[in-house]
Amino acid sequence: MVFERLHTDDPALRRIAEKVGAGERLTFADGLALYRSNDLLTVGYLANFVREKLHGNRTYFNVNRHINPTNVCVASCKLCAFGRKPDSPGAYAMALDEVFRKAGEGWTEAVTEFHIVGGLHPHLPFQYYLDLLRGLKERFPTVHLKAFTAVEIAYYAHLTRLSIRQILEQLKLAGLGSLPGGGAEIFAPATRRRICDHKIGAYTWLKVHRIAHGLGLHSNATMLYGHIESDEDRVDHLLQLRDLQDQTGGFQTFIPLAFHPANTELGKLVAWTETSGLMDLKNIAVSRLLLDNFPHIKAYWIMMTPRVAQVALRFGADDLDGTVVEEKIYHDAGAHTPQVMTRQEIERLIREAGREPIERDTLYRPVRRTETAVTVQV
Ligand code: V47
Repeated sequence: MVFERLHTDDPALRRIAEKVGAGERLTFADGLALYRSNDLLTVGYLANFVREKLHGNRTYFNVNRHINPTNVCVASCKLCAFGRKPDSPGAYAMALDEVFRKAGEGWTEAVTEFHIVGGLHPHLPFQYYLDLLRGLKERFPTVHLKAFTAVEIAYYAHLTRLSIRQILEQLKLAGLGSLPGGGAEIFAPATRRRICDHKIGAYTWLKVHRIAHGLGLHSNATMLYGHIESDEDRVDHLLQLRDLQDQTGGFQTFIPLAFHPANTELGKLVAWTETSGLMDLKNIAVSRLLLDNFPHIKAYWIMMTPRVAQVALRFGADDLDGTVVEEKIYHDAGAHTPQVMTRQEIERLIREAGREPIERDTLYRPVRRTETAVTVQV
């Protein structure tokens, strides 16, 4: 037995440790036991075992830039501080030239990814998004375009009356490289209705990713925790993702996202506090253990803080996300983290955790930098 000398006062973890050591799949009940265990160090130790089996010390990050073309959104999700009604103060929609200028602005390091997400704007035509991708590809041909959550894709289908497949095919032709994992929130219908009742449900979110994978596009997945969800909701969410991944194999990375209450309707309902470091680390560890078919677990430093994200590299995470440059969604919701980190700072955090930093592109191919060139190893 791999964990013969495991010291824990939680009998449920002994049983789970045997399974983890034998590479056996964990069940719904195991997931609940992990969430309900007070022995965070053992949960983290088991997750770290899996992480090191998959990646050794390798720890990934990328040099990316976030672009949010519009914050106008018809959805009014209670969890969100970013979206605005079209006539509200602070509402914006960038002209395409503005998007292209922003993409190249204020950063001397060559980015390898643009991460592009925005609100559900009722008046921007679908052509705007096609022109946006085409225009970025023309100007930055080597940069990967990771763009539009499943919620945005489904909204374009609704506006145009095209199918989700047709929307994805057209976006792919225009330069779409992969889908980010946003909009998943929590799949359990009763909880989902209370935090984002105008958003697509789990069925459609999963359908968009299933179709994207069928078209050869990779994607990520997220889960929003630290609000009104139960342990059962979180385990259910993770196992639905695991089921789809069994079928398609198209997910690359899972990113647990901690709810930030400031300036949100949901935050006003209860005197909310931000999630604790313990909850953040537990979500990283439990997701690493349950999502046995996901290659990567990301500790998104913007959301977790660089301090907790660094510790997460010993609790199951193998990725820190990237340089980001200009983050809006979490900063509108009260995040105190910086909006940008340099490559050197990220590498230092990783090295200090005893891990080996690997700059990757969006598809996890290693990136080589010299004084004059950036190349991706294929
Ligand atoms: O979809 C919105 C969440 C997501 C809040 O795929 C909130 O690599 C917490 O998906 N508190 C967008 N969370 C961010 C996202 C993401 C981030 C980094 C990397 C990747 C990737 C994806 O943020 C939204 C929603 O789930 N969100 N408001 C809030 N107040």
